[in-house]
Amino acid sequence: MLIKTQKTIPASEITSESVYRQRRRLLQAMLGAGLVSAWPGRVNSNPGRYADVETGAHSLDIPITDFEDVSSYTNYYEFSTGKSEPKVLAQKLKIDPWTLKIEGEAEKTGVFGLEQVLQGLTLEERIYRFRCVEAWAMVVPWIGFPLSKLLKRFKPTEQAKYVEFTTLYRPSEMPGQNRDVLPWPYVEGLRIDEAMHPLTLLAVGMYDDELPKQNGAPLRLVVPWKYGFKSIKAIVKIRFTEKMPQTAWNSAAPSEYGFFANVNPEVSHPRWSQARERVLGASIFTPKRATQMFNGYANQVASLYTGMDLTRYF
Ligand SMILES: Nc1nc2c(c(=O)[nH]1)N[C@H]1C(S)=C(S)[C@@H](COP(=O)(O)O)O[C@H]1N2
Ligand SMILES: [Mo]
Repeated sequence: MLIKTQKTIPASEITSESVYRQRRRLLQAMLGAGLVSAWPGRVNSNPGRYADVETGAHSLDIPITDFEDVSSYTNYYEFSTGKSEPKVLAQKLKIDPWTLKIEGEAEKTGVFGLEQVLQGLTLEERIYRFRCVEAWAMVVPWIGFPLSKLLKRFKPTEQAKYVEFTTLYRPSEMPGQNRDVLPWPYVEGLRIDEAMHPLTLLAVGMYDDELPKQNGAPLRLVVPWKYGFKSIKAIVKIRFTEKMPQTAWNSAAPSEYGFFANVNPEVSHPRWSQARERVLGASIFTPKRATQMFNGYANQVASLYTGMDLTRYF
């Protein structure tokens, strides 16, 4: 029997990617020719700050998600538990000046200004799948650099077995922090080998431009093979530790959110299955897709977990 695996992609999805690509090519040509002063495109208002960053190949099986969807449907509990509110509420967050504190098991520690942190790091565009634990999937062209490049500068010691990340705590600008929905500040963590993996990115932008505040400006983590909650936003502190960090979601609901949080269709969340996912922005008639092991990055990351029982270490 012939199994039809090639699903028809709705025109809306094809358009979002091709519009982005066309715009980018045109913009690059115009920038090269010195023709651009203001870009009237629908995606972002200007030639983005990062419009000239090199793009990697895009060979994923979901088209690039529309910028509008990625920046309008967000999870950011410091502002709201709703998905559309952070887009509005995050705008009053002050992100300049911004400092990053480095602590713990490393030779160099201290407080650094964001410009200082970014100095000498080459930005790249990385088009990654993103998968929320609530079963929506998207593909985002992030602008950032491998986290490892930054971490190595601080010379982590032999005791550095994990890396802990902390979000800004500023209830005057982050109204959600006045409510007990999570233990504040938001904390996440990675094992050091996960943190050093070349796929793990620190993002400063997306879609050729700076990160929208609701997507975690000015600095956020992107770990493409893990559920979205690992990708912590508005990072102000990185700490190298010997012990596994106590993360915000794990403290709030340990049976639901484990430390590893690898995308895994075979391990259900206690209240829902993770076997299928909805593509953000797709038509409501588009069937959900099968979730891929490690969000499709198994070839690159499965070896990090050799011998581990992934139902126990979820
Ligand atoms: N500080 C902070 N980081 C966070 C969150 C949050 O509430 N606060 N939500 C997480 C969750 S659950 C997801 S799915 C992603 C969402 O990223 P996006 O809004 O850019 O899609 O951010 C993650 N990072
Ligand atoms: Mo999430």
